[in-house]
Amino acid sequence: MALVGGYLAYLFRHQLAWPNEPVPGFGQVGPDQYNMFVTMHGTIMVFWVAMPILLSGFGNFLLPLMIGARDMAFPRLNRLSYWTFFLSTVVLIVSFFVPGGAFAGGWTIYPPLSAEPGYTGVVWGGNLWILAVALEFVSMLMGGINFMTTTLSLRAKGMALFRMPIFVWMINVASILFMFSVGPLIAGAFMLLADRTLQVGFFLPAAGGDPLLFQHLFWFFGHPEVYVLLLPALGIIAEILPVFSRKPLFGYRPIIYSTLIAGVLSFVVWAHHQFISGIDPRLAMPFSITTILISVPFAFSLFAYIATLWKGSISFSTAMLFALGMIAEFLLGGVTGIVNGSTAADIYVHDTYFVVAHFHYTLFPVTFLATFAGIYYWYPKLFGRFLSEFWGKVHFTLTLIGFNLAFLPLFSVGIAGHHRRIFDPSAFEFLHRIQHLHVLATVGLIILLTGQIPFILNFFLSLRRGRLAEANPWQANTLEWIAPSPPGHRNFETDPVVVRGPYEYSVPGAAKDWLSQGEAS
Ligand code: HEM
Ligand SMILES: [Cu+2]
Repeated sequence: MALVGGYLAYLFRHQLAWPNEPVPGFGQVGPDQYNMFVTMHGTIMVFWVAMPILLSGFGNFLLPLMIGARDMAFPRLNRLSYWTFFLSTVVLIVSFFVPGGAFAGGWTIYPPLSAEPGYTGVVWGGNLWILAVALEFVSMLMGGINFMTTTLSLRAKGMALFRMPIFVWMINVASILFMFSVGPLIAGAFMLLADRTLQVGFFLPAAGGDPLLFQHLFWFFGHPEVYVLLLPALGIIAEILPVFSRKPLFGYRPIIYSTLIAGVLSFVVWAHHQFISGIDPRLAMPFSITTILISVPFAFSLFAYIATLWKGSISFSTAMLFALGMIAEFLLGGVTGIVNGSTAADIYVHDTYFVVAHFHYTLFPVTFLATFAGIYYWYPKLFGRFLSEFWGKVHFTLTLIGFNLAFLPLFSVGIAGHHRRIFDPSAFEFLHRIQHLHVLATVGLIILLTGQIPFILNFFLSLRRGRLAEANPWQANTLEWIAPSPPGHRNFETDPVVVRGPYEYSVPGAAKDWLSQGEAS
């Protein structure tokens, strides 16, 4: 699905750089198609790439291993969750091929555009979008229940809650956030479906409904959702930094507490997406304040990560490079978020390319840089072989150059007043002088996409040809490294017993610079 999302980005980025010229390998992109591609790109990247990889993929593999469990608490529920997800993917793909095509009203499916099929000409595409997302949510909810039950009931002997690796904490907090936030959106989606099919008019002004209500329902879910994606990524980084700087994670407990605080705050910031929706300024202000407040715990965590590096003996493996890249790029995303969170500034940049640049500087590091860091780090555990470090570094370099070239110019494009979701920028006289930035961004995307070829080849070729990896090749402490590489059917050969915290590196007086968290019983 990541390739589909990336391919869609290629189609519309080509149109943005060279308006109305045929896209090599595809042909002419029309305005309706443009809207469809942007909508489905956003939908796919958030719901079908970021969530399933970060939560389900890494979570299902690592969580039981890290807490010393033999499997998830409900393996059958897991299988049901997997097949429900598969079905949701089929429904989404099918929606491209029904008459009228896939949904084209933006990934936030705002009414009134989405509530009245006549406005977009997309009838079935919209209904299938709602069905697909509903199925995907059901699948993720089943996964979340499984993560939480497994963590609470299957921890190895000695694995106290405050001895769990940060990644395990993050997956659990993310699951809780998802569970608490998803209800209003599911309600909103059903109301929307009722509007579309039965003309009920919850969100249609002509029928006495209120489109703004949907924005509240959507963003009450939407903001916690960005943390559902962010937290597992931060968890991955927290596992990698100490190993490649041979130092304990700085501020283990404070990171957990600040994550919990941020989790609670994430439920009271949603209206920062609605500053220009006619919201009363007396209401906008408190949301501005909570938004700026929520940056404090995250800033703390990032500082703690950087402090972990301080005076460490750092080795720049590919996993470490991606982890450092993630922190650096995400910082830029976070800092520009403060601009969007301040009402006064947001009124100007809202719905411009500045926002597009901002959220890609958060979501790209979270979705891809953290994922790549995790893949380079845990590949030896998964497959018993190493990925090539040389090609890994080529991959890292091209990814970082491509990504920054694709999105840094968009900040300027946005500040110049360029709105997002515009099919043909050349139609606007005042945008002509920044057209070259669109070209630059598209060249960036092409470098970014090309840069994935070494990764894909490396991934598949190393399955057979990679250097063989022993059980604990990075000399890391957490329990997954006690299990054989790859772990057998029941994970561990004998049940591990946990004797210390997860990050005891370079303990003064110890014989070696790492002390495994567990000992075989
Ligand atoms: C592969 C590199 C990517 C490129 C080049 C790219 C490019 C873009 C561009 C140019 C837009 C705005 C189009 C417009 O407003 O007309 C956009 C929208 C969007 N992108 Fe990306 N993107 C990429 C990756 C991602 C990732 C990783 C995510 C999330 C995990 C993501 C989520 C979104 C969302 C949610 C939208 C808004 C869609 C909408 O307006 O309805 N993108 N992307
Ligand atoms: Cu938000």
